[in-house]
Amino acid sequence: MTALIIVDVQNDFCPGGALAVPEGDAVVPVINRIAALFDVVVASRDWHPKDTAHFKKWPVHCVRETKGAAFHPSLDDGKIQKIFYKGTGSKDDGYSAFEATNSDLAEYLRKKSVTDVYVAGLATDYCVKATALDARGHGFNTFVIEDACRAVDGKKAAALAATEMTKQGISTMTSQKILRSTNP
Ligand code: VGL
Ligand code: ZN
Repeated sequence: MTALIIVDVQNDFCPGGALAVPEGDAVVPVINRIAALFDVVVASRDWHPKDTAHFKKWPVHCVRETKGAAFHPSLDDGKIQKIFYKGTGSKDDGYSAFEATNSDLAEYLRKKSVTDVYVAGLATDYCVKATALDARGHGFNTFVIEDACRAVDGKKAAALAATEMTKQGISTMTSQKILRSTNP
């Protein structure tokens, strides 16, 4: 079984948001196009308290229950079976979706017999990377869909993150490849 993890496609990470990722909103149509091809679709939300050590490193963003923490309005959330909330504590960063505090993502995927995990969303160099590394660490075959991700520090940072992930046994993918292989 395959799963798509949609990481942090939230207003604050898109242009105009508090911690805007360059071209962050460009991932939305790509994700909308491929979501139906996976057996399981889940999403994470960066979901911070107002006061957290995380905001010593970053501008204030994705404060829980705010508009900035909502999904991008064009993200088709109809396929999302469960949302995992992370970064909810006041002391840690919680970059990985596997650090969600409302539910155990690894256990959720295992219960659904998922073997292959595909990661998309924002940002390649932080939460996407941390999520993919954890997925691999939990033993899932792990793929990052490069054109469905953007890095907060731009294209070089995305390339660097991809190299790091590849070294850890994660494969890079494109949405075209996924669309082609499932719809011959
Ligand atoms: C993220 C920086 C701070 C992310 C979250 O979603 O990649 N980046 N908080
Ligand atoms: Zn954050």
